[in-house]
Amino acid sequence: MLVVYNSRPDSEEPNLNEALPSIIADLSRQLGSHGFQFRIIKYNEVKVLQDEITALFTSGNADDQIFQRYAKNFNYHLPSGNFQPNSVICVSEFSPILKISCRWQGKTYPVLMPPTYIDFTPPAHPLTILQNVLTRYGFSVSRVRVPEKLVAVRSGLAHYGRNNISYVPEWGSFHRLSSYLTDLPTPKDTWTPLTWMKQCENCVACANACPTGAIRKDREMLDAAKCNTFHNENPDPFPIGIKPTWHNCLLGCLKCQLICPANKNVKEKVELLGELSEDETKLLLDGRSKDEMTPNLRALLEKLKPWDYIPLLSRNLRALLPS
Ligand code: B12
Ligand code: SF4
Ligand code: SF4
Repeated sequence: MLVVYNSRPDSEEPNLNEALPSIIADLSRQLGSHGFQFRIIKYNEVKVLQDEITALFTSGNADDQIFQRYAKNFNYHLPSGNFQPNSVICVSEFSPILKISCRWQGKTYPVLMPPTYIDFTPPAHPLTILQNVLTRYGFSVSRVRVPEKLVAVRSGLAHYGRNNISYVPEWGSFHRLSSYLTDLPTPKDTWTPLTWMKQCENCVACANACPTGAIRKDREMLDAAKCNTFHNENPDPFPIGIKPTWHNCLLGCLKCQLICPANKNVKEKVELLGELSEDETKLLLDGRSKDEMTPNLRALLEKLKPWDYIPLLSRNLRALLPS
């Protein structure tokens, strides 16, 4: 039987409480059948995280450059007048390492990237699934840009690694997070303390492997402005002190994830994004315009949107291939 709650006056709360387990079970089935893991956290708790993060940046404990370029874009609200949020659904999807195979100077080079640089492939987008399920019960849902790792860890979905990346069972750190506001009430309290995952207790492999010193042994938080990713996602020239040889990916960096024992079983699963011939590799290295590129190269750049800024990719590729 389908239970529909188009309006939910207080008197109907007991019915809603009874129906909640079956709504959650439906969500689990639908998200699970598309390979997603998820948790639900109270909206009020996410608002607490907003205050925590704001305090981190205003107190100077987190780098202002990170705030200006990324964290100021967090958005914990809905455009007014939509619905009254009760909870945030945090979703994780397995996302393998990405590889572009580049032919260059007679050899083939695997050019890698962490999984975050390509988007979900519809129709398996979590938002579509959430909308399909929740609107059937009279609830609303909307994408929200929160600090994803913190929400995932606080909701019990993930654990932090010492490298500051979040880990989920089975997929290690190779997963993509996204969060959704909804008026669905939270079925139970999921607030979880911040701890490293168990494997980190006697391990510092990521800190030792990090070429830039961004993973510090004297504090938990990443020294984010040192991270390779911070520099190779930025079109400005690499600052002096950031050695081009530290780069190992077309975008981002994989050193602290590839060394991690918690990723042992998943790091071999690599998705081939495309193959570039010697001429195509040269076109990208030379930073030629899209009009001058082959359809194959243009199709590859299309997959990388919005990271398809050619001068940036060209500079990063030059740091990876022999000149
Ligand atoms: C800004 C940003 C960056 C910045 C700064 C990262 C940072 N750690 O500060 C830069 C450019 C350096 C970066 C790099 C990378 N990023 Co990034 N990044 C983001 C972004 C846009 C916002 C993150 C942020 O500013 N959070 C605020 C900070 C303060 O929170 P936090 O980093 O979680 O810090 C918390 C911990 O330190 C914790 N903490 C504090 N004390 C203690 C104590 C203990 C014991 C514990 C356990 C924890 C703990 O509390 C802090 C907050 O209070 C998110 C997307 C999003 N919407 O969340 C992606 C995101 C976090 N990035 C991601 C990834 C994958 C990466 C890279 C691997 C490169 C890439 N793009 O693929 C590298 C990894 C670097 C690393 N080792 O962390 C993924 C992470 C997925 C996952 N599996 O967890 C995200 C979620 C994007 C996504 N949707 O998939 N990133
Ligand atoms: S390399 Fe070791 S310390 Fe670092 S995240 Fe993985 S298990 Fe934790
Ligand atoms: S992504 Fe690279 S530079 Fe950044 S913390 Fe990890 S190993 Fe260090």
